[in-house]
Amino acid sequence: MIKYLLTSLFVGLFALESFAIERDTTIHSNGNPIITHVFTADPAAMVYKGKVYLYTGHDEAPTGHNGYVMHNWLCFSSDDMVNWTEHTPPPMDVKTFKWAKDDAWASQVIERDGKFYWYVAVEHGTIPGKSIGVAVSDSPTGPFVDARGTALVTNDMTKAMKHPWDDLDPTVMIDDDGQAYLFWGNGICYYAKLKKNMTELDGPIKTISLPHYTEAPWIHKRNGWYYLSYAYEFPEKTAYAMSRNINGPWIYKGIINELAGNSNTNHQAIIDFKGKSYFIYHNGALAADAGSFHRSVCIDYLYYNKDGTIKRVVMTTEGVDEAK
Ligand code: FUB
Repeated sequence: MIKYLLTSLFVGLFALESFAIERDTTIHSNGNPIITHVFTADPAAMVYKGKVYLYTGHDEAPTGHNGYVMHNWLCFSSDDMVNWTEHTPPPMDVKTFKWAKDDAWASQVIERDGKFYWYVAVEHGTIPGKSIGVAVSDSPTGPFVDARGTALVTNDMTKAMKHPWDDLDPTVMIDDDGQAYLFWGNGICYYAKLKKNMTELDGPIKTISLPHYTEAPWIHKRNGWYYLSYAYEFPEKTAYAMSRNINGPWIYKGIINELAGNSNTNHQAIIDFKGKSYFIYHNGALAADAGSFHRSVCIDYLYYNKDGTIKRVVMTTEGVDEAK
């Protein structure tokens, strides 16, 4: 009997332990928002070896709380944009950056030479204001470690805006010639070259003037055009500009997404996957109240015109079909 009880206890403890370290939960999304068991915000997506990796912020404000409470970032992957694997535990926490205080805000991951670089906005611990850090991993799902031990961009490095939260929302791109660029900013869009190591700026920080620019830049390239989409006004719509050169001039092309329901932010990512283009954003659809601080990621199709301009996004309840 004692032997039986001890065996049961051991099996029970083993099951509990397995549950605690359980990885890779599968989610079948049922339209928009695509993830419903947890609040997800500020999406960034990367296509790597036939899969989409979706990195999001994580809204954890108590119900009714009017303000962001965000301490870690989440990661999901999919072969078809509908069936998602949640990589748990969350692959990165704001504590990864010892110099940071809190606020795991918007981020983006990019691959270079088999390493994955995760650029994030966080509140700096000693230099007042938002700052940008970069973590690195050998795998898109982590574990990630601080790549520098210090911030890549701090508020005292940028002077174009007086408010201390102008250094947020990083977006990265590696151009066809191998040169990498970092864009970011609230109130103004900053950009700078990155060294090949992806962890140091390579030259001066420049600014781009865009109509009604608020934040959330996303840089992508397609058929020889550079696209710079961004949050427009506040509450936010999404607008974009196009250029033949990453250094501009940028030609403003208009709004691509309207206000996202029940959220004053919109925060887009744009990717191509298996022959289709996708607009990934967040809204406040799952929130009982304070939707701007309880956001959820949604995915709809993005369509280009023949001349490369972008058609306005239709936000839907149904979302997208399985990509084949
Ligand atoms: O998630 C915090 C902030 O909200 C982000 O930095 C902005 O882009 C907005 O989505």
